[in-house]
Amino acid sequence: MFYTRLKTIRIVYVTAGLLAGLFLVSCERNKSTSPEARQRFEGIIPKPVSANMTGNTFTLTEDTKVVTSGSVEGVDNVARFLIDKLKPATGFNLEKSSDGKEGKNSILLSISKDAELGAEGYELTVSEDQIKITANSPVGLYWGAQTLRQLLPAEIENSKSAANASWEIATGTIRDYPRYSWRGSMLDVSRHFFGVEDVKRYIDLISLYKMNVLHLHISDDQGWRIEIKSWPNLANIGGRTQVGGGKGGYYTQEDYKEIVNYASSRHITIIPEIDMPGHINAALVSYKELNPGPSINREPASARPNRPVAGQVYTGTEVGFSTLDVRKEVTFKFVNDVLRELAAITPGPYLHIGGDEAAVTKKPDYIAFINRFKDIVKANGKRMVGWEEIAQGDVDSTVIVQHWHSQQYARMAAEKGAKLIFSPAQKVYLDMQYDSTSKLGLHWAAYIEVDSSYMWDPATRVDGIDASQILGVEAPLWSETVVTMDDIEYLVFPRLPGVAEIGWSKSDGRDWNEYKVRLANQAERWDVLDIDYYRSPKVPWDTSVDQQDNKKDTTSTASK
Ligand code: TNX
Repeated sequence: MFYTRLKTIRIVYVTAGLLAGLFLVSCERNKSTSPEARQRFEGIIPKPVSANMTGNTFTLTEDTKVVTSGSVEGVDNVARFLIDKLKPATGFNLEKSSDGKEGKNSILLSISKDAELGAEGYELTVSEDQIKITANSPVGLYWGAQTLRQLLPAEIENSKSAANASWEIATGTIRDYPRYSWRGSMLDVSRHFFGVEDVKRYIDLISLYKMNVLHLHISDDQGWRIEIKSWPNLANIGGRTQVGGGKGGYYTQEDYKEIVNYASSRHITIIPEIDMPGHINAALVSYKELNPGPSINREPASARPNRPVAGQVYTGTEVGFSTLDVRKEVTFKFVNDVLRELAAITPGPYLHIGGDEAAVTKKPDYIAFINRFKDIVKANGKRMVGWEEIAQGDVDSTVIVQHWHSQQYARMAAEKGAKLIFSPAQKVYLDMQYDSTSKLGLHWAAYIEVDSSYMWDPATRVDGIDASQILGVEAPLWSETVVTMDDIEYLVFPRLPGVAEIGWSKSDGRDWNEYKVRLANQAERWDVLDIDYYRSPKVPWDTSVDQQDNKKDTTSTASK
């Protein structure tokens, strides 16, 4: 009797223990989404097409496997990218498997057929024990991987040492694809030179926000920045200085290839720009024979003593004083050689020929130039891109016109059937000051605060342009006042993520008041990435979950 009771008690205890254990296990598996993980899921930039949470948590551990399926080239690279990105902060050396088995605790990358997702879209599904990214192409998987980074705590961006964090991701499904195929930024490496490592960092920063184009402005009055083997003085002499008289520099063709390869591993196309027929002084300094002949009316230096003289080294910031000469055959030998060498080391389909502010080129000469550039670019198997002034030439549907200032030129380009990219100076010139107190930048177009650079739409910016002709957006950073990587970061952040969102996300429902909270939430990521951003008073920076819980004052106006 006594024995039976004891046995019963023991059974009760054991059962209770088992049940409690089971309960704990299931709690662990069904851990509800933390406020922080929820905030990250809702805070992705650019905003996804749809994002629905299911309330639980996936936790990345050292046993999580990255699994690929299918044999499409490039999928493995995305797996590698993800493993490499997650390693420093987590300290985990995640195992990679290509057997396509959807095991527990895995991140599965697989190619699917899903017409709605298009060339670059992806679907990301997070459940308690698995993450699955599917896309039609490796580039879609790559954007899915970038979204995954934003779903993890900001400490994931620590590339130097393991961080103390619980790697939790909210469960749910994100379906996402871009509005425009051209989402870019331009870096002016001519006015001030930036080396390969800086360009790589820039590539990583724009890639985080799913930009896929980097336009490099590699020649201008102040400096020529690319080795051209058939015209060696261009780099050797033309690359010797920069604005303010510093030492300048240039990329060897090997350096350039390294940039192109790095960009391509981040699914970014490099578009090199040789600015012609104006903005060409560095070439005129390098080769005397390129200077215009007597048929070009040049005002005597004495007429405007402070005006730069074409053909002499120039380290100031004035524009529109130099030109090539359309009547000299050597001009076209030069253009042919430069574009041929550049095309050979540029895998992307575009060459940018500049074409802006050719103030001392006569109009008929200018048009003749553009038409010949177009043929030369075509003969090298590329498509011509140029600033909006090229609309005056015979531009057709193969040509891409970059709108920066004049609505008239944008419409002219559209009427001729050209494609357009939008870089309105008053909105997305990243070299414009935020306000009159900004420590860097110019303001000839406008002062551009973060809200203003976000509040515009390419489809309605210029009347009379059919949506089908708009390829996308590009935010240029001219570097007259920009000397260091910190300077770059100060002007680019926090404006660039907004331009990326304009290029990626649909326009209906896009709203500054909603966006500014997501933007503020990115700041802790920028801190970990050591980005020297501008703390705009327009952005409610203190929106972290902790801060909200403590009901702290949310006005922060400090400027870095
Ligand atoms: C205009 S916009 C330029 C550049 C200057 C920039 C400074 C355009 C196509 N040309 O040469 O660097 O303004 O904001």
